[in-house]
Amino acid sequence: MAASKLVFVLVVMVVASFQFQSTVAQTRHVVADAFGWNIPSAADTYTTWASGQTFTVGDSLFFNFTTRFHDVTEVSQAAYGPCTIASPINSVTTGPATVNLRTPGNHYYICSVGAHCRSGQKLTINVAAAGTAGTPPPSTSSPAPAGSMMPPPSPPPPAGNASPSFTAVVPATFLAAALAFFY
Ligand SMILES: [Cu+2]
Repeated sequence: MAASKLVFVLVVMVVASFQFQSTVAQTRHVVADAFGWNIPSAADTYTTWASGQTFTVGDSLFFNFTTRFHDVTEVSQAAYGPCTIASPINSVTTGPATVNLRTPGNHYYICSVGAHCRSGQKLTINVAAAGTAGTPPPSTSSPAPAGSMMPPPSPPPPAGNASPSFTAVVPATFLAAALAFFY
């Protein structure tokens, strides 16, 4: 019984993760929308824009700028404040540029052209790990009612250990599929 319960939980988790990946599309964030990646008139232009966004691993940033006029240089937190461009993590000089968010945590982007960064052309974002957004509620609630339906005393099957565990997988898959349907 314990084994079939484990199988059920695993099936639910697998189905849930598939469902999660298919329903949560990777978001393409157009940096500062129509304003694009330029020297802002207000120092908090990019901070304000970022505060209204939710960034997740798998998403991408779209920096709209003209090649040679600007660039997208990813720097460390230490370099971000004083706009230091000595040791960039990564730099994209061809615009417009799409930057894929592959790792969670804080990311720091500046423009290394002239004094643009010091004029406010800098963006810091916090990227959440993929799968932290919506999965916990359905996956934690579903095994509980299913477990209570299982009868506690289970007579041990006399022969063939493989067939009972197999038949337990079939309704579990059904239940998981039904759960996935009603998301
Ligand atoms: Cu610039």
